[in-house]
Amino acid sequence: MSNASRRAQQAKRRQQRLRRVRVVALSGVVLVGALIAVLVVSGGGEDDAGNLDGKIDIEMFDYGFAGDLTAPAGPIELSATNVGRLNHNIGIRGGPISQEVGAGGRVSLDLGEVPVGTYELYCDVIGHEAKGMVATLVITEPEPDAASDG
Ligand SMILES: [Cu+2]
Repeated sequence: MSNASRRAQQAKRRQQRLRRVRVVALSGVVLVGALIAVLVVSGGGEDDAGNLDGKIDIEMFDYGFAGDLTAPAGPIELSATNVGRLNHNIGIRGGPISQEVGAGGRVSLDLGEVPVGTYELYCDVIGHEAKGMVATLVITEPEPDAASDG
């Protein structure tokens, strides 16, 4: 074999190796990209939709409320868990209010049919609202495909 053809073969082999490295790197990037896309889509979807079944889980702490306080218009039920150390309750301004519950306890509050709008949730244990136990409940238009005539 001549030196020239040996050199040509080596060059070809080098090119093939380079191409392989590029393909591996590219598929890695595609995989990571797909993973991020899946994470973004699933996470974002939940945020946009809110509590589609009308059941809203809320945590009551000293002093505040935590949770996804959004749902489409319709029957709404709050389920509030006291993760604080003090007694708390939860009510909707101008509407019903739950019993007071101690640390670790849970109360449900059926709000009935709630139309589109923003509402105020609060704890009426003396002094708690002033310390931050007030939150905004956002009731949105129902999803078009979830609505039905009748
Ligand atoms: Cu409270």
